[in-house]
Amino acid sequence: MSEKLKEIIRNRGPIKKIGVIGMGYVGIPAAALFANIPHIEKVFGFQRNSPSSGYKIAYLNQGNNPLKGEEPGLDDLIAKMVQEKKFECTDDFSKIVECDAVTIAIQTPFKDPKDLIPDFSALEEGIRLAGKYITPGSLVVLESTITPGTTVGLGRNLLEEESGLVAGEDFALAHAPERVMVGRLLQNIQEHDRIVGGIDHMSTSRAVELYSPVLTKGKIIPMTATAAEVTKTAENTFRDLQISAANQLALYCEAMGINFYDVRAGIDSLKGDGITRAILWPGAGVGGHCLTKDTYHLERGIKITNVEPLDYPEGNDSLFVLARKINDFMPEHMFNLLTHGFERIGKDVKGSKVALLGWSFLPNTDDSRNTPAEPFKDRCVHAGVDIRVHDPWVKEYPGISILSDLNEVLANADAVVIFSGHREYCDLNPRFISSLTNAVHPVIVDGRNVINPDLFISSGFIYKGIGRGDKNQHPLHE
Ligand code: SAJ
Repeated sequence: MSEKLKEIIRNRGPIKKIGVIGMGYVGIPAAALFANIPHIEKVFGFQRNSPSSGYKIAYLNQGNNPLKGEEPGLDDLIAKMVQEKKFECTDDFSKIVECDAVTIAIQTPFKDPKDLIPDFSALEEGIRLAGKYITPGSLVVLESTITPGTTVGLGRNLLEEESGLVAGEDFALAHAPERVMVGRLLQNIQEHDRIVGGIDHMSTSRAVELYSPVLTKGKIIPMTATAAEVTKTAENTFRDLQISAANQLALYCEAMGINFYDVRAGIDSLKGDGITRAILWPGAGVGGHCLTKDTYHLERGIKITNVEPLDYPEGNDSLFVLARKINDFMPEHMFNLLTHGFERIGKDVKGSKVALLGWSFLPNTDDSRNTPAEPFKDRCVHAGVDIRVHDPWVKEYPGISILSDLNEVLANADAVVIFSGHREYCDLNPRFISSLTNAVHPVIVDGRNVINPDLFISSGFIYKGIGRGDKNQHPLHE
């Protein structure tokens, strides 16, 4: 532990003023909760006065919450913290000079989903701005999801370059990844365990001092900064892996003519004394901005952070990358199920009319980031399909019109393909759909296990469902 840093921090005293850089869905609730800590005197929310987000500065300072969607408790907390003058939003980054601790919560999107290279430019700018104004004894914490090795590498280098100070000697540096989900931001920050990883023990303990007062049910889990970066990226990588295992088993069950859901129930029944089988659910694909990206952060991390050569079976994809490929194959599999459905009646997919139900990547939400419906739509267009998209939650999406009128989307369709498990699709009426499609044997492909196969098969539909090997070769009903 650096005695110098320990002495500087001891002389500086407890954390009283905090800066949060990045007024987004991670920074805003974090700033409000920091401000609500009794012994914290002031929290500054730092926001660039950019054309797209500059409006948040005045909006927040009027006590308003710029985040869309329901966030229980957040509106009142922001209003209260502004009213009590404990929180202030500003684009004047020089106020960081007053702060004992600065957290940076700036997103790291991918420039182009195809190239899987994260865009760190906004984060780098935020780190440089922090570096410009930190003082001896400051604590800097990176909260963004970052490639393992970034805190001790890029983060440390930029902060030292801008401040002229030395990390671990003059200021403390840590990574404390966010684990929030929209709709439960405050609850997640207070109740999830908080991973806190410093570049050294002093940095870790200063970061523990920062986050402990915010936690209600959650506990602090201290570790090194790089371990914290791997924890965050790996926890999503593992979820993606679990989903891919369910998807691969579903593909096996289809090929073997059995019902995946019977097998799943059987596997899941094995419980008790230390036995675990976290079998998840197969589906039309994996979307969102977490699981589709974090594996590649982890994979990049092993390339920039390894302290010795990785020992791994030669010539094989990493299990995690293979999991990504299986999950990204599912929209293609949905297209294959559609094509096989048409083959049952000797119909060519080219020139067919397809109703795609569900554009968002999760049920009953309008969130369509990296939706698996998009590669399916692209595959259909490439094959000459006339595709129309319905989603009762998603209003718009670049480059495609999304209709809210189900009848219009179903009219004269040769096939119906379900991509989101919206509640609106859980009680679709076969006869009603049949009357709209005007097809003798419409095809229906269920990507989220939301319809009853027998209901549709007995109404003359050609049914195809993910994991439903027991139904996918059913006899045709006139
Ligand atoms: N999916 C499946 N099968 C499953 C579960 C999900 O195909 O069994 C698909 C969903 O349809 C969706 C995608 O995977 O397209 C992602 O679903 P998700 O439930 O993982 O939702 P995300 O992407 O919002 O993940 C977030 C993550 N939270 C954070 O990063 C803070 C993740 O760590 C959480 O586990 C997840 O929420 C959650 O459990 O809600």
